[in-house]
Amino acid sequence: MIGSVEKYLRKRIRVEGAIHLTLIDPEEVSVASTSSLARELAESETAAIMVGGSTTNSTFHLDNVVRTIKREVQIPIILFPNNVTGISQHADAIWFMSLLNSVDPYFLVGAQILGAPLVKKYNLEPLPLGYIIVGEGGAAGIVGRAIPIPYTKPELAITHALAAQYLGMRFVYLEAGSGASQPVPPAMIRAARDALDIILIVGGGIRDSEQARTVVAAGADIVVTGNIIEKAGSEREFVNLVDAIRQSGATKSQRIARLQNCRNKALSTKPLT
Ligand code: 1GP
Repeated sequence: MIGSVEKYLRKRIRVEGAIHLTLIDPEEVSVASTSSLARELAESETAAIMVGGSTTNSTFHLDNVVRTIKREVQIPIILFPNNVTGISQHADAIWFMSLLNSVDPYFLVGAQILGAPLVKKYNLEPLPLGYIIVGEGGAAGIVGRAIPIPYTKPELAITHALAAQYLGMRFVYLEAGSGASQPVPPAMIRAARDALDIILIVGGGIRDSEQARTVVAAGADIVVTGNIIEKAGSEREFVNLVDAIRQSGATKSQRIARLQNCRNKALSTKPLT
């Protein structure tokens, strides 16, 4: 069943063309600093806040970070767990994710089996997600024991992404790894977009508005950034980046609307046979 957070994300994607999500790694922030950061994010156009990281190990600290953010923002807080220790009862939803190119069954389905009862108990909304590590893969690739898909092999990203869709997942995430030197290349995003009907998330190494624009133009529905907000002095770039996603998203929406119009006209003038 589709819950309220997913409905909200879908609506914003439908209206805006593409949306931005901010990732906060609890290991990188103190509870005190989270408060002002969350207040700033509430003022921005970011659509939701993801909380998690490859090395999250203190559920106590995670709980405090999520609670602090919750006090400051109205937008949803979505957990991005690396393990069962990444589950907090104070969030709204959780990426219920399987790392599709892991060689370790634990990251494919083991952690999910252990975590599912907590998701139920805490009444978190599960968002079913196929997580695919590409390129350098970063810490997520190492921790998750993934065989990253090289940027030169978009066809392999498609096979993984299609498997996610056919397994009933409603989101696919192409992850270059936090701090990747190059974001997921447009050719790989375009190939996935063309093959998929489900929501496409792209993240890792996106650090300026130009890169964000390219990612949206290639077909991402959701763009995730993490590092940029944690870096001192990057405030202007963050605001520009979120604006760039809104502008590119609007262009995308207009293109879709034009195409729908043309198709509707063409169908309505089709001669009766
Ligand atoms: C990592 O895709 C996210 O999981 C965000 O990456 O920190 O490089 O923005 P960055």
